[in-house]
Amino acid sequence: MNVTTRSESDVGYVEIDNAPVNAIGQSVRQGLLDAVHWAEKLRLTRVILSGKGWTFAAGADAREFDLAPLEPHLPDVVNAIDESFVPWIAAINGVALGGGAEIAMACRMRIIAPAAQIGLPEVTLGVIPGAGGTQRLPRLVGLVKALEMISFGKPIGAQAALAAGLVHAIEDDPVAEAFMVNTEELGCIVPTWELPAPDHDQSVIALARSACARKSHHQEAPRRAIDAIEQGLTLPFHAALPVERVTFLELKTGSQSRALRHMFFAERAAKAPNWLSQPAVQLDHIVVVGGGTMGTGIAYALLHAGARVTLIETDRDGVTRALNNLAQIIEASFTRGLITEAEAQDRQNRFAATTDYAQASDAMLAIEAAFESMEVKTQIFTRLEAFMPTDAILATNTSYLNIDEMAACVADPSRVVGLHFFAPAHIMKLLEIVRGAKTSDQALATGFDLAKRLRKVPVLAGVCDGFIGNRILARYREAADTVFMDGSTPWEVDEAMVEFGYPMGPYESQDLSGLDIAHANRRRQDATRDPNRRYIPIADRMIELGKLGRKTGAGWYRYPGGKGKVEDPIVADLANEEAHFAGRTRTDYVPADIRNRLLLAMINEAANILYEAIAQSARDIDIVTVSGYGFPRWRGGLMQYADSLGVQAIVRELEVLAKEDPIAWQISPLLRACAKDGSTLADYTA
Ligand code: T1G
Repeated sequence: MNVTTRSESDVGYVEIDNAPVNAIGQSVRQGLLDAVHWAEKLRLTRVILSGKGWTFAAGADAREFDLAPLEPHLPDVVNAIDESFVPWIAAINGVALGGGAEIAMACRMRIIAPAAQIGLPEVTLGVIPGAGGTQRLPRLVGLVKALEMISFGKPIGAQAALAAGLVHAIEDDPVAEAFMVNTEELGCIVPTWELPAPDHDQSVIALARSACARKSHHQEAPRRAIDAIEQGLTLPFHAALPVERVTFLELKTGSQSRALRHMFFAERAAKAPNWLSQPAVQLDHIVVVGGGTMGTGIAYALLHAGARVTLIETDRDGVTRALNNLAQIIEASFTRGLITEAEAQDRQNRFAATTDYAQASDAMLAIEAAFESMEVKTQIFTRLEAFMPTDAILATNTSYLNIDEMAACVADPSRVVGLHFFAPAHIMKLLEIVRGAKTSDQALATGFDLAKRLRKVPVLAGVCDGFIGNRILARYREAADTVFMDGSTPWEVDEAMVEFGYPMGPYESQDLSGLDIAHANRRRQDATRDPNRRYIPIADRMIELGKLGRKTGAGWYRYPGGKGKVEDPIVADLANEEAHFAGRTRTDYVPADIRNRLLLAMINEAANILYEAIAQSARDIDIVTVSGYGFPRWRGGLMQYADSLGVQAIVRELEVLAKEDPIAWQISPLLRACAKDGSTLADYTA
């Protein structure tokens, strides 16, 4: 049993012991229910509940969601605690999330440790609290706070919990303090279930619904959580619980919860491959070359993880720019309350910027984040090689360039690995670890170890143009430009993809990053492009017109006064002109056609990436598309979405498109294989 009990005179101590995070599986639920009966049998005067290790309880065991619910069900356990004549005190020693928070709320009193957090993040897994959380939280913190905490799913810290009335005290040793609580004081606390529900304030509910619609427009769980809270305001407590439970059970078998749990576990499975034969290099001093946005973002991420960082620039101006860029990031983190003043100073103290490569002499890792030019990057590697230890790892942050070509410029190419960060590098979780033909297991292990230290999600990628994410993006944009050329406008394309769940469409997104990046890649590919593959020239026309995106005040959209985007008829007319020159008749695509074409283009490209072993699994492609490119998380990533459509159906649709353009729509062999044997993309391993 993953629950231990002991008593000292008339006080009971119950501890949840289910490593690694005290997830509340069947044995924990049974242990807690047995503990209620044990305490009542001994007629104890209080039970002090805590969690072993660094968590109180991380919530229901999400691995049980796809199984038939096993008794005792969590609501029954939570109610037994709340209704017992023996009062329980939750000594919240660590995170109390989901069912863990629901158990704590059923206790008469809650004492929390200063660093602990408490919350109901169920909507992030596509469900709602299913063990009384939608009914107990409003009774403890009021309607406004409860609606916010449950519909956004964001845990709160000890101070906020005390201020909200969710906990009674903050103590360094919650268990010891729970023992000291005055028995009479404890006896006067009304059981949570007997507290009155807040008034049914329609205006508060309406505000919560509009906030929810703005933030999670496509997701069902946040909206349904508000429904459950609202219904509980006008029902007796025990009549409201079944309403909540029915909704929870319905949502947990739904596609959005399956998708969100798929992403949750996919991100946690993103670890170093078990076949690596060498350990990571121990890192203390790390060098970053290039003090632009990416370089300083990477430098800050390294500082935030405790490393000492030397940033190398080409000249004094570059050094000054790097120092200013980093100071801005540190200032922003401090202003937002993410770090204290002392932590800000500590980061500054561990940072140096210089033009002197000799400063790299004791570093075991250098990450170049310089201009996307093979010549520039190989020069940097050559200079690093001259000053760094011979077994130091040389990493490149290149988005597209061939790292095998880069590795050839050093004596030992096994030291070279790609570490592709995503802007802003100190915020975005995704890290593509690119394995060159000669990259050593030690270099790879060092990359994965660094990802863990930076709390990033690492994905192993092979060498090809754009690795995983940018290769899919390039195909996505080509399909978008084709739809634009053949009938739609950029805004119709963007609207169609936003309706699918993207935060913004491909055109607005490219205006943010700049049209010149894709233009440079198209020019780089001129020499090797298939001359028979249809080429869409509209984006080149945009460069000729100086429309590079937000940074020039206009791209696919205009941004008068640097403010919001405005549709630009000149851009729409470019398609008419180019279609005329190409002798093409344009088609009026409906949004579903647009979505279908762009998604099928990405799915087909991703299937080739998997088939060519550039990505190790469909799950890794899901991580890349969600964490790096805005694919809706509640759809589970591109491959999870493809499997939800069914590979046979995808192949049938691609066969229709292939009649239109057999080169652009050449069907991936992997899709044909899966369609033939009835397997899924998730089943496939490289
Ligand atoms: N169920 C099962 N496994 C879990 C789990 C969970 N709830 N939470 C974590 N794990 C595993 C995780 O897969 C990993 O496994 C290991 O624990 C360490 O996790 C009825 C229905 C607690 C803040 O949403 O937020 O309660 O890879 O790498 O970064 O109303 O885990 O080692 O094999 O994330 O230190 C609500 C989810 C559930 C909390 C720790 N609870 N977990 O973060 O470690 S629904 C949640 C987290 C619910 C009730 C409803 C985090 C963490 P492995 P980790 P971490």
